[in-house]
Amino acid sequence: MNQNDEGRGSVEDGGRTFAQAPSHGAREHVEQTERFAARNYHPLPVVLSSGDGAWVTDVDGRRYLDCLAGYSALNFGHRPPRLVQRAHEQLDRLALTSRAFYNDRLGPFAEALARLTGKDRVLPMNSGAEAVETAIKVSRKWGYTVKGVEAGRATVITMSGNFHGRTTTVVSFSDDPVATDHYGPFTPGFLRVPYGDVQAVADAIDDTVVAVLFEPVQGEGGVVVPPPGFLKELRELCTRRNVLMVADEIQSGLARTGRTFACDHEGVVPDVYVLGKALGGGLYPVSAVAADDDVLGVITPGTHGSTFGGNPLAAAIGHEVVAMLSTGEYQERARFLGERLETRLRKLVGAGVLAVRVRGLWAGVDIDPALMTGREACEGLMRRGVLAKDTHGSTVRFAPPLVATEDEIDLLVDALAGVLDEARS
Ligand code: IF1
Repeated sequence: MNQNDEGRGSVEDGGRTFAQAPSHGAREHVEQTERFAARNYHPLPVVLSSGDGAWVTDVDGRRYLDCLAGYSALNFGHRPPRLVQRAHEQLDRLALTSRAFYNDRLGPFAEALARLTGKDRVLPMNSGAEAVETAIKVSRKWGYTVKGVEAGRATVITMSGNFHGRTTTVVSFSDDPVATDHYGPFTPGFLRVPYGDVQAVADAIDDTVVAVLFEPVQGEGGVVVPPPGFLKELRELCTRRNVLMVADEIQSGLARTGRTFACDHEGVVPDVYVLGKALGGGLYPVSAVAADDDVLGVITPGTHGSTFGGNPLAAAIGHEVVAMLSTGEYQERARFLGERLETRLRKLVGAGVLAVRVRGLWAGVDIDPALMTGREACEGLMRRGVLAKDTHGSTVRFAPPLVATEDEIDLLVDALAGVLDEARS
């Protein structure tokens, strides 16, 4: 239940306490953040101060079910005990060495992640965008040195509605003006085709194409699942045309969709996995590119790197995350809870919901824009003790930690139903 302190600035309704407005202390945090931090976000008016499992608590003592989970970086919940313990152990030993020297954590992590992905080796980085940039550089270098593409001519095919990060090169192939306006000039060498359209990819491939970069499920796009067979057909096309299939599984991977990787749903193994978010267990930025030697072998000493990439703390946490994923329990939990979520969300279609898309424990819900915006829906959910994030107009994404319970999934849907009922009354 949503525990409130003295009930300040809240109302009771149906036994639940709704936060109406932040306290003075919360408002001070908001004002200080707005005064001194760049305004690159428009956060909900809630100031979080602690987290545990699927729940977070704000500075006023109110609790919220976290249904964003750090955009799937918190697949294992807030402060997962096993990972916090591993992080503390490593923090008390060695956190950073640079790759100028070996450390005793990178090898075990690299081997474990290579085995999880079924690839020969991994290149560790920190943020997701860095891993995407790395995958682009590796694909280009493979194109020139292995495939034989003319120097400086490499192109990468990307998809409409893509989101792969915020660096200048990565936004160069975005079709979202909010992500690209006033950031040019952009990096050349990218084509964009309609998401899910294998024929459009086939038509775009020429001798300069080195890779197809795609999300197996588009998160920012609003949990957009490609047409059945898309992944398998894309795999066959890339093999036939000697083009690298580069799967950005930063958000869709690591059990979120009910499988270790979203590509697993069609039994497809890409040439390159791009990983991040939950690889750091919700504690630390950990990302990586995984591929076989014929691809990652193009990277030779000094030709790519990162100050923090592969540091002992990141490697220790990442290794524990891989161990947690190796049993399949989180993948099964995402499937089980996702089925419950989907069944209940679909009952809201026609009652303020236009469409629902679900893959594992990851849902995109299109709210009727005539009823409210996605932001307004999220503000209503917040008042009911549920945190979620809108995207593109009136879509709300739900991605609770995979450690959520059935009751918490029910609480999520009941809160959304309450918001819709209130708006329709
Ligand atoms: C923001 C979106 C989600 C990603 C995929 C690479 C990255 C991301 C598939 C880059 C990151 C984050 C970034 C964050 C919000 C969030 C997001 F809304 F921006 F699009 F999840 F959908 N590939 N996604 O989803 O990873 O460099 O951030 O570690 O920028 O506001 P990163």
